Amino acid sequence: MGTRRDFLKLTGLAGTSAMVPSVFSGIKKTTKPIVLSTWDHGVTANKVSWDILSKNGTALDAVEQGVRKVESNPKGTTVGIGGSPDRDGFVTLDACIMNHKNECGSVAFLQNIEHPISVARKVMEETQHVMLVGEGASQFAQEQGFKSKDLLTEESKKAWEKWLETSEYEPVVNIENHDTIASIALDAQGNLAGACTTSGMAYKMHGRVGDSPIIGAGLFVDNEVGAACGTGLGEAIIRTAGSTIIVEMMRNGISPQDACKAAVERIIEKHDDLTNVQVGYLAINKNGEYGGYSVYDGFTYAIRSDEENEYLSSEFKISQ
Ligand code: SD4
Repeated sequence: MGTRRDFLKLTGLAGTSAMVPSVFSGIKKTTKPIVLSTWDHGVTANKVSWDILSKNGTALDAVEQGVRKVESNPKGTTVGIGGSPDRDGFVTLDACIMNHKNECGSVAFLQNIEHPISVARKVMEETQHVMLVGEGASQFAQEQGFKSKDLLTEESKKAWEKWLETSEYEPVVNIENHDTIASIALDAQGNLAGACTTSGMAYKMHGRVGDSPIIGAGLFVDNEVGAACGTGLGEAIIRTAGSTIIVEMMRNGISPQDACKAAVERIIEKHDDLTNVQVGYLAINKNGEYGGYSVYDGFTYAIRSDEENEYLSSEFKISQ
């Protein structure tokens, strides 16, 4: 079992490609505002979010703008433009967003739109629904003024063509420390929000939707308690209602760190075969305590507050 928590002070290093987390342990608590984001691109997202949070902006704006930056990076193969396509060559995107009033919006199986997170926010703010999928989601996005764009880059197309040579589907998480970007934040006013956006598992079945747009699975926020988000094998997160149970555990007084760990243990209990079942969770509570935990080693995240600007390796259950 992994008991280490690794950290790297990011001052002066944010955005470099040579970020390597190293060791830290103990209970983590910091002062609001705070933003917590998954993987190494969480550092990029946090930088944008922090510009908003440090000027008394809302957690909702902070998480949306932070993850948009990652959606726009064509080099990222797991989110937005440049995201790996499904097995038929289509880039299909999943995203959701949730605010401090239990309002939420979500899109799934969305194609040709660079910023699914902002479409999700429009679903939340401009419709009476929570979730739009596929053609309907695209149509809504266009009505809202989002431009259609081909998200398959030369590189992601080449990688897919190479994959077609064997067509063996193996869900792989931990690729170069970036996957789904999920962010949760507590703003200076004491309000929580979260955002989650992904191109999903590379070479998935056409039509497959993961946990990332499912409120309660990839993301959950309850302003009385805290917020949680997940990354990794979406099927495992959905089966165990991952983010919901973390928030409910925090409601019962469990710390974010222990709640993430218990949710990972639930996944382990419910799977006979843990091959490829990598999941990482992050959580934050209203008091500024935060934590992260994963099934296997390799899950990393970034934290930003007045006191902290760090890139951490989460604690984990199983060493690979
Ligand atoms: C999914 N949870 O579609 C996403 C993928 C992911 O790290 O998070 N990978 O299942």
